[in-house]
Amino acid sequence: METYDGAPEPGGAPALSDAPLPTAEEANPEHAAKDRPAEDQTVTEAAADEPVVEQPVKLLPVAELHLHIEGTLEPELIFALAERNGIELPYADLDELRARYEFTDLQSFLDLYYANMAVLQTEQDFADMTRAYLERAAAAGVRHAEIMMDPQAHVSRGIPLETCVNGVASVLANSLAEFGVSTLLIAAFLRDLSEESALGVLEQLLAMNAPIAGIGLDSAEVGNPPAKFERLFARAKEAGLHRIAHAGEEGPPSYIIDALELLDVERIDHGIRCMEDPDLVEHLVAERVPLTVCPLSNVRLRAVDTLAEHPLPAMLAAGLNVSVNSDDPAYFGGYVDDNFVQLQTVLGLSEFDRVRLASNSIRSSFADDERKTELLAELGYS
Ligand code: ES4
Ligand code: ZN
Repeated sequence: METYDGAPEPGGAPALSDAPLPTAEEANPEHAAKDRPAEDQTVTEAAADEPVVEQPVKLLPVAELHLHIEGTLEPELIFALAERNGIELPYADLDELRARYEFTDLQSFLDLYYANMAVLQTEQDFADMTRAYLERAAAAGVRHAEIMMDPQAHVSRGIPLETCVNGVASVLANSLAEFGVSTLLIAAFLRDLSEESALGVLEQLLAMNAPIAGIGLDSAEVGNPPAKFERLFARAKEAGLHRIAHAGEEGPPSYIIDALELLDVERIDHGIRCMEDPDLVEHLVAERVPLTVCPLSNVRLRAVDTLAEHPLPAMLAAGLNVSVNSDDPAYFGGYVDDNFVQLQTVLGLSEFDRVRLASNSIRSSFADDERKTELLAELGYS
């Protein structure tokens, strides 16, 4: 297959975990068209009174590492599931629901996110939501996805654990054949609930042999530090599970340090506030700790004022192992491809940086080495 000129290690696969970042010569702007996973997008870039300039944006094969499946519930699907399940929504129509998508902070989003989950009642509902995400993700260039779900948010409203897990997992089991997307499932725990609650659900998941690859930690960050969940993460490690945690989204840099030291996490979700602590940045760079950054999410939840002020370019320049992810795409204005398009148009992110973000995502995933090698080869590393 066609690859970037001067691919990093001619004749051999790149090292998968500690691989150095590509040098400028290693990234060739001519991405092989035939290897693109889906149709390229066109960006429309123009101020109100200027002629429209169409710029082609190349879809790169990426791994999506930070995605809440419940955050993929699009307004149309919320209404369709409500109708199917005879649930009365507190919104008269789509416009009234969409009018609620003006968030002031993380909590203002979480309130709507949890409320809308009421429409998820049956295994079929969870399966339909998952299938809709995979279809859209495949069109965005996603070739591997590590998907979080929030079991406690369903169990707490009377939905059996088996219903939500089996509904999502039944679709993930065929995702590669059906959508060309390899997938892993991650059970995320709500940090505003007790550790006892999380431990109880984790034990149930283990007892039912749920097909989970790891655990995560999400929901309201400030006031719920990593130290609250040391036993949960120790139990997950003992059970052979991968471990990730949201940290440094709204919470301080010390939460990132604590997630690494106390919870022994392998990746940090968000992590943008690390930029306030130069010693921490140095450590994250030295250890190549993956940070799963979600630019559109950060803007919508007011973690940053505008995309133009997002720290991603500075994070790349610092040598951090960052990737681009969509978080809750139905709520934050777009999927992975939308994030890349906006990064290119608003921040002027170069093709070199976009390739680096894509290779970071693949290398930082929990996919097996064979899958990583395959996806890196699609990106031009052979
Ligand atoms: C989340 Cl953006 C974000 N942060 C923390 N927890 C979450 N759960 C779903 N989306
Ligand atoms: Zn998240």
